[in-house]
Amino acid sequence: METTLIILKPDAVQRGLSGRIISRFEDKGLQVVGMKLMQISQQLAATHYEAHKAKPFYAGLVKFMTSSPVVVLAVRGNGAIGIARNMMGATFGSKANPGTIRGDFGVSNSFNLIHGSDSPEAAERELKLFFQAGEVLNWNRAQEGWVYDMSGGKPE
Ligand code: IDP
Ligand code: MG
Repeated sequence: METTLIILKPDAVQRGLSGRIISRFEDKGLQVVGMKLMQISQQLAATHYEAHKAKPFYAGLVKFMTSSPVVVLAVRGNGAIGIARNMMGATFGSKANPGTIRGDFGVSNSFNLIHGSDSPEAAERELKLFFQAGEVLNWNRAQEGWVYDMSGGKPE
């Protein structure tokens, strides 16, 4: 099972889309194992986006991400990192396909609603940045046996 970091960005929270976006992950069968509303500090934004420091959009990105509360989620499932990235759609709202979160809910190329870790390494690093020990819960879903075929002893 993989766990990925999802951030519902300030535009998603301000536009009242948090519930609908979280529902998409639940509807898919992914499990929410961590969730909180928080305001991202300058330092946390800088650490999270350090790979983009030299990019022309970096200053605007940090300003945006720290401007208003976000919802951070730890989302778990088989292949959860790739599944979540596909559900998010392309980076720019103007280019993202219909059916994806960015494609269905936005048109902007910088206010693009959602962040998702892009690799297992990124997920591990980012989950540690946003969740303290004990904030990601290993809980048993009652419906687990209907989300995955467990007849072979592992989730299929
Ligand atoms: P991703 O979020 O789809 O992985 P990245 O290329 O990693 O996209 O960029 C990180 C974030 O930086 C994007 O989600 C978006 O908010 C912002 N960003 C990326 N490219 C641009 C741009 O050209 N203009 C404005 N913001 C951008
Ligand atoms: Mg990225």
